[in-house]
Amino acid sequence: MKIVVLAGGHGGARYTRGLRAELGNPPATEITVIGNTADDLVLHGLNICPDLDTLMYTLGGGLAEDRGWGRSDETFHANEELAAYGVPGSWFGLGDRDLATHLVRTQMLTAGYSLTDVTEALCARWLPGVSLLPMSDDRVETHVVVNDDEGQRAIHFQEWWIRYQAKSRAERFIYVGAPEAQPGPEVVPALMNADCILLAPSNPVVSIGAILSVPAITSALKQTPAPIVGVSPLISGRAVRGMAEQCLSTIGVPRDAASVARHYGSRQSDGVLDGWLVDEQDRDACADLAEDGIATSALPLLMTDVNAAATIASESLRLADRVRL
Ligand code: FO1
Repeated sequence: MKIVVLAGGHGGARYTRGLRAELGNPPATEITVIGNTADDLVLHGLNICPDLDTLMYTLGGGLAEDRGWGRSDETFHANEELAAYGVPGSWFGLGDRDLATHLVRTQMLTAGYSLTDVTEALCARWLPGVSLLPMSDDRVETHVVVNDDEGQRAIHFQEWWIRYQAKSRAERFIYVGAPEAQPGPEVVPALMNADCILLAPSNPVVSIGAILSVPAITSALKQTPAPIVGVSPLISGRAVRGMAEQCLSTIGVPRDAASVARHYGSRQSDGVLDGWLVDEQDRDACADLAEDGIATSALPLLMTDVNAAATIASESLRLADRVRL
């Protein structure tokens, strides 16, 4: 069995950890994770890939579980020193251990390695038990058009999310570079040869949406014979963490599980979904998705621990078998 997961940061990493637990580690089944890279930024001259690192650290056992990002047993002395020098960008919490990842990545990219090669090299240490692929080796960055007392301007997603805590109303999201971006070299083959494709419960706009903004990825999803099942990132209209609700209202999608499914669209009508997992509380609201050609399954979606995530992953696979052509 070849399973491909499209994932962003924290929620996507916990879901994938559940899938790996469900399939055994190392899984008897090949798991490929296509990670969002539109959160990436260059800061202090370093190439930083927050979602790839969250996936790698979570699956490799190095994540600071309490924070949900960055390394465990972390200190921030270098960042404190940068702040003391008045260097701009110290709002981005760069940990001392995390810094090593960015130094290795930046050195390898500067030496001419692709982000795909770099990610493979970093994973040789972390052994995530999955094949972690950047969605693209080209630069794709989510920028946010905000309009606040500093006027209207576009800022990097991370600045919006961290420095302004998503308080400045996002007028629009722009996936800078996406139209020209090529998928990573192994991405389309993985999607076309998959037995099952899963959209993790990541942010539908800045994580899954960013992955889908790479044209060849969305067209591969529309062509692949594999069933595609997504997991709602909302539980009765609320995101478990993160800023999915603000992002959805910016793009005019109502904040409920059924609307997110319709936003992704059924593969029967030029979308990317065959099946959709919703929380128990959203079962009734999603019953009529079947008329749109999206089969649904309802179960508790709160990933309280690895076992809960494994149950959700297992139900994802069961629904995929149900909708398999
Ligand atoms: N998130 C924060 O809320 N504050 C931070 O200072 C912060 C630093 C950071 C450093 C490295 C990294 O890989 C992630 C980091 N994140 C931080 C999380 C990051 O903004 C999110 O993981 C995603 O980009 C959104 O899912």
